[in-house]
Amino acid sequence: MAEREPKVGGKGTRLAVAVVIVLAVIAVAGLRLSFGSTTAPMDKVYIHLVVEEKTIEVAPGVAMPLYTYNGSVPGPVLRVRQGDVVNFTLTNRANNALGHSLDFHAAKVAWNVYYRTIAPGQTLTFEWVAEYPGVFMYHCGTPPVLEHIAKGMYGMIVVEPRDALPRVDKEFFLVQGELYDTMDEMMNAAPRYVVFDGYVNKYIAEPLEVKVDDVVRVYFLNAGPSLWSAFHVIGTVFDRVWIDGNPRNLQLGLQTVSVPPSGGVIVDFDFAQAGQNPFVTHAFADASKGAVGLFNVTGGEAPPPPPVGTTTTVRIVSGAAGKTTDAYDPNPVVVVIGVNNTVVWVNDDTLAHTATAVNGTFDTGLIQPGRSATVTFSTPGVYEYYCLPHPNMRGTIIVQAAPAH
Ligand SMILES: [Cu+2]
Repeated sequence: MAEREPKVGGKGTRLAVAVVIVLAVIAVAGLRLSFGSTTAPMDKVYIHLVVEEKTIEVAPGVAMPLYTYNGSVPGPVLRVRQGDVVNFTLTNRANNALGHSLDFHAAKVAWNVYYRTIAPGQTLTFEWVAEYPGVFMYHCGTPPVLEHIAKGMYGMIVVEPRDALPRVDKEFFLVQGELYDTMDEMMNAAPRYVVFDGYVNKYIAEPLEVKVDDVVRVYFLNAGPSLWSAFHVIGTVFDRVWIDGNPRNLQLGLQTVSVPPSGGVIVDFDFAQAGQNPFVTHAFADASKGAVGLFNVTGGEAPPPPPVGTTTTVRIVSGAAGKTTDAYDPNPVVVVIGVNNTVVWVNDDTLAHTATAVNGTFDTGLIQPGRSATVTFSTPGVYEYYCLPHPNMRGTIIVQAAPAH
């Protein structure tokens, strides 16, 4: 039985660093997957995760007390091969307050033995065989499970199939989850935020970079704990979809894929034109709470000329001073097609507000109740803005790249 080093080690890391490391691991692993499986079965893979209870920033200026694996939400993306023996160790740090556990959806084992809760300061090691290929959830199963998942104790484990999937140009790994302030919100499945990879609108600030005609593969997991995801990429169609990531579950030509809480999927697609294409859960009440990201598509021929000279209206809603990403309507993202188009902010509230760019590129000044202000956008890009007197109010204008004339 050959033994290999773990793909992801057990050191606690800060969120940003963890993401970079995980993506780096993925980049290397992705190449191997693309060229097919050459592995003898029954390799042993060592994985060590450390539970850390900590406060993490989940939106600009908003931090929440969460429970983590290895210090990040979600926990690291784990990657093994079908047939591997997974030697897994869980450590619950001594300075944590609560007991925790870990449940691998990819395993067939006795729940009460393998997934038992360990107290702070304890370590648990067990082995299981990754018999089923796919995109699986791992999570804390300690009661109340609802709370431990809502607080961030989840991640994705990919079991690569023995017979590799078709080769692709780019791979991404996305985990949808919900964030709550209270147990009441959890019980009502009414989250404050719905996010990809633990942060509100994370991939608007950091778009995923692809090229025209790249075959793009997304490994997607919906960690829940309670809402369905309607995963959708705007401006393309999923050419191939493998439900739960199992090569035998192939579906073709889907617009949106339904992913239940704890479900996984692999989707392949491409983009025909350069531009910017959001990805969302098409359950738009959830998307408006932070589950929007962007693909930035470059190369290829320029798209057809967009309409010019249009005006887009954004309303500052009643009671906006107490709101966040829902203070502006539509929210939180408005896409403007082409440059030299105008956005008009109309103030429907009883207080004066502004729309002020985070990067300083525009500022409407105070818009009095019942009045409006206009900004014309001459440069493509993503413009995050807020209200100067009420910086909790936040919105985003996306100006799509203009074609060459
Ligand atoms: Cu837990």
